[in-house]
Amino acid sequence: MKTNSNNDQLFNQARSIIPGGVNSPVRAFGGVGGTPIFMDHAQGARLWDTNGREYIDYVGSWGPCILGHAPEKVIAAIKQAAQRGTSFGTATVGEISLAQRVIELMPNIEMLRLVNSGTEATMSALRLARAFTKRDKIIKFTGCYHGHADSFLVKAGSGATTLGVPTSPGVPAATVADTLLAEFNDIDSVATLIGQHPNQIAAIFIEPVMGNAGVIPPAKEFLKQLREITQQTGTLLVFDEVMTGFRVAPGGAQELFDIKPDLTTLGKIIGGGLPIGAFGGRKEIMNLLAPAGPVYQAGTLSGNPLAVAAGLATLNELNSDTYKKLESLADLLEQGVRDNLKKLKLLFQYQRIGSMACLFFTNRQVANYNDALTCDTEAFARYYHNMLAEGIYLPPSQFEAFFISTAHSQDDINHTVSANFHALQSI
Ligand code: KE4
Repeated sequence: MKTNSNNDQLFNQARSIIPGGVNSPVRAFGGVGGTPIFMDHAQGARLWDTNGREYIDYVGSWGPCILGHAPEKVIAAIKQAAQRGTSFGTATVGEISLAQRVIELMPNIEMLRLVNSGTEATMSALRLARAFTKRDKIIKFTGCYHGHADSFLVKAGSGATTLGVPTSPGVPAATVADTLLAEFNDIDSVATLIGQHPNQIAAIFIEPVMGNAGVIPPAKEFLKQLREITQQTGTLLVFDEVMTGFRVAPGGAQELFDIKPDLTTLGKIIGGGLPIGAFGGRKEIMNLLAPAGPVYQAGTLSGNPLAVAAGLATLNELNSDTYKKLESLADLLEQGVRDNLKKLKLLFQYQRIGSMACLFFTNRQVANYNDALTCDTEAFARYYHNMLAEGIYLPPSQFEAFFISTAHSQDDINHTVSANFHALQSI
């Protein structure tokens, strides 16, 4: 495997003072081997590493960069905001504007609270759901990832699965006891848990499209059945749309699948690449939050003017043409990869919703976490490095989604399809 001396030196330096050399585990190439690449700058659909090597980027900062890197209007908005101060710790007009824009795009959200990450959003939504229902237990789905708050680090996807630790040490047994596990696309597994714990389940958390075990779409009736069973049992339905929000449709998965969750958590795109998260939903639930109500939740940098400016500039660029362009690019890539698989007589599974997709190295259709775990991660790792050698930067894990942005061109896609053929040929 070709190593890059500059990278190796940087990684050794980083590892001596940063655990694992990274500030988020999935970046460390644990799932694919080799040395993580230190990137220096980005523009549009491109990344450049510290040696000046150029890549077509399909990570997009793990989802936020739906307009590509450093889009002109977003950078201008950040610059303008920065000149007026970076953080006041006060109420600001921008926070109203961002909340209004989110509610415009996701009318099922009546009120919104801004936080600083997806993890903070889901952690806070959990506390709120428990307070509103006066119940303690939650249901999550194996392989779903809702950030790293204790209650969710049970059979979690994303980096937790990549590194083989889906249930993290350090999470108290009592916490784990309150987190019940169901199987994605299996409504009976949900009904069984609800039957075993009548009137004890505060909320069901779900990624409406799984994006942290690769991309796993919901089966046709699944989300509707989930809405029905939660309504019947006074359990809140929480859509974790940190990844799907504004990604799979302007109004996220709740628009795409026409389901009204009680609470929604957001992140990534809503900050246009700056640190942000949000959660929102029905007024009667959200008004329990301090200072309107007794449920405490706070944050020094919540509603930060720069993150708000970047988020607003990003959301203001999202219109029907955006999604038409994303769909046509994503479809072009899908058709190209499917043609390659056919030519090479490979039965791998390509799964996609909108501009988030995944190539699973398994012959089995992937409808849940266990299906995803049948993937040949060694073959994926070889493929990954072959694609890297062709100048294509993918998420360094089989258990992640990759993303297309409006900055990708047809030429980029055609180059990626040809790289995909060569990379698959020699795994
Ligand atoms: P953050 O705390 O990383 O902002 O958001 C956590 C989160 C919550 N919910 C969903 C559905 C998510 O996908 C995420 C974060 N996604 C991962 C990528 N699979 C972030 C990348 C990383 O951990 O470095």
